[in-house]
Amino acid sequence: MGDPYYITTAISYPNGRPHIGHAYEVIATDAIARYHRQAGRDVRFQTGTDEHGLKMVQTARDRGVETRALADEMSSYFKEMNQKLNISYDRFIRTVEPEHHAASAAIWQAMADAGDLYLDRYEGWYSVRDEAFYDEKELVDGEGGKLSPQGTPVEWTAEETWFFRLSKYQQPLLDLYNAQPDFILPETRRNEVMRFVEGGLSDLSVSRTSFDWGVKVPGSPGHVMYVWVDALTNYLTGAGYPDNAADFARYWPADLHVIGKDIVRFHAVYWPAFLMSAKLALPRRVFGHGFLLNRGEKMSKSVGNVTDPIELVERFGVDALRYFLLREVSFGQDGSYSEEAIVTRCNADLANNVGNLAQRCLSIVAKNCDGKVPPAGPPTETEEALLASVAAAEAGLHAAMGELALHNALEAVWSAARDANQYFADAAPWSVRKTDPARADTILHFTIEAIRRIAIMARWAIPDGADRLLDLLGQNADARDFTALNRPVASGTILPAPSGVFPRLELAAEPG
Ligand code: ME8
Repeated sequence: MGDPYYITTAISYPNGRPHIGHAYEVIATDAIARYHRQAGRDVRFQTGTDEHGLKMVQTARDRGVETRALADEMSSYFKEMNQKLNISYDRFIRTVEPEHHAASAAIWQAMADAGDLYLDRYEGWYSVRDEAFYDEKELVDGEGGKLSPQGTPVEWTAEETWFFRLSKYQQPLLDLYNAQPDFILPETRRNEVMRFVEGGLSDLSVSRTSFDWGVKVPGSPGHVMYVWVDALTNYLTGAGYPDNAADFARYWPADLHVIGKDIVRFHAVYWPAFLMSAKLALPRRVFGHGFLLNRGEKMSKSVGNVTDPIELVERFGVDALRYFLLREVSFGQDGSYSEEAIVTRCNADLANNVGNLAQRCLSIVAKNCDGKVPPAGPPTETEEALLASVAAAEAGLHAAMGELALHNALEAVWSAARDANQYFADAAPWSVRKTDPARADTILHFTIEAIRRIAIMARWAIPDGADRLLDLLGQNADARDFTALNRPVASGTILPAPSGVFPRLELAAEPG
C-alpha cells in the first residue's frame, strides 16, 4: 500500500439544495484525490454535511419541518450530487452521526483538560448566515443596519456560554504560519489570516444555550457546542478519532483541507488552535479556493441566478462540467461560468481535440489494421518530437499538481494533445497508407501511444471519458495509473469497435 494521503472538503450546510459552488469544491477535491490515487497513494477522501447550528434550526422552522427531517432530506441531495459528479469519496460524514458526537465530546474534554475552557457571559454580534461571532470593529454599515464583513445580517446575542482561550494561541499561531509558509494557501489568504491574528485574538464563545440542536457539552446540561467546534471536528471523526487508534495513526494529520475563501479563518485560526489545545497534530495544509460567479456575478437566491449543478451535468455531461471548472478557473482565484463558456471550452478541448483525434485514428485502425494496434517501425524525428512533448506534459502535470495549480496541470496535458493533433494532421496516415503501409502503421501506433498517455494524464480530471478512451485503446484496469505511462502500448493489442467519447455540445435554442 502506498503512503497515506488524507484529503477533505468542507462539509456543507444542508439547509438547502447544493449549488454550483458546492459542486466546484467537491470536483476540485475529487480531482486531487484521484491524482494521488493514480500516483499510488493510499488516499482517504472525506466530504459530507454540517447539520447542527442555528441556521439549520431557523430554516427548518421557516419551512415548518423538523430540523432532523430537513437535514435528512437535504443531505441526501448532496449525496446524489456527488454521485452524479463522479465523486470518489471514501466517506460521506454527517455530523448527526453518534460517532461524530463522540469525537466532538472527546476533543472538548481534551481542551477542558488543557485548562482552555471557562464559563462566562457572552455579549456580542452573531451572524446566523455565517454561523460566526464578529467583533464590533469588524462590522460594516448596511442599509438595514450593521452587517458582517461578509455582508450578512448580525444580531446581538447575550447568554452564558463556555469560552475557549483563543487569545492564548495568538503567538503559537503566528509561529506556525512563519514556520510553515505553505500551511495556508494561496498566499493572499495567508496574508489575510496573518493580519487578522496579528491584530489580536479575543477568546471565542464555543457553546450556546438558546437552542439545543447540536452536540451536548460534556457535563454541562443546557449547553450545546458552537456549531464550528463540532463541524471542524468532522475531520478527526473521519480519521478514526478517538477510538480507532490504527486509522488515526495512519491518516491523521490530514494532508489537505480544501475549503472556500470565506471560511479560511475557521480553518487556519480556530482549528489549529483547538488542535494545539487538545495536543493533536495539525493538518499539513489548508487551501482556500475562490468563489464561482455566474457570468461574473455573485449567486444569490434573491437575484435568482443560483445554478443547480445537477441540471448542468444532465445538459452537458459530467466530464464537460468537471473539465470546464478545473481548466477554466485558476485554482485559488474566483472564476466565472456561463453555458456559452462551457460549450466553447469543452468543444475546443474535448470534442474537437482529444475526442476527434481518437475517433479519426481509431476508425482508420479499425478499417485497415484488423482492429489491432499496428506494429511500429523505427520512430523518425517527428515521432521523437511527439514523445518528447508527451514527456514534457507529464513533467508539467506533476509540477503543477505539486503547487495545486489544477488549471496549469490540465494545460500541460492539453499542450501535448494539441501537438498530437498536429502530428497526426501533418503525418496524414490515411494518405501515406496508399504508398507506404508500414509507415502508416508506425504513425497510427505512435498516435495511439500518445492518446493512451494523454488519457492517463487526464484521468483524475475527467475519469469517465478517460476510462472510455482507455477502453477503446484496449487498456486493462491495471494499466491506468501513472506507472503505466512508462509501459508503451503493445503492438497487436485487440481494440474494440471505436465510438465517440466526447460529444459536441450545443447551446439550448433561445426560447422563441
Ligand atoms: O461554510 N463558489 O458550509 P457551506 C465556490 N458548513 N465555493 C463556494 C461558493 C461559491 N459560490 N459558495 C460556497 C460551510 N462555497 C460550513 C463549512 S467545514 C468544517 C464547515 C463553499 O454550505 C464554501 O466556501 O456554506 C465552503 O467551502 C463550502 O462551499 C460549503 O459551504
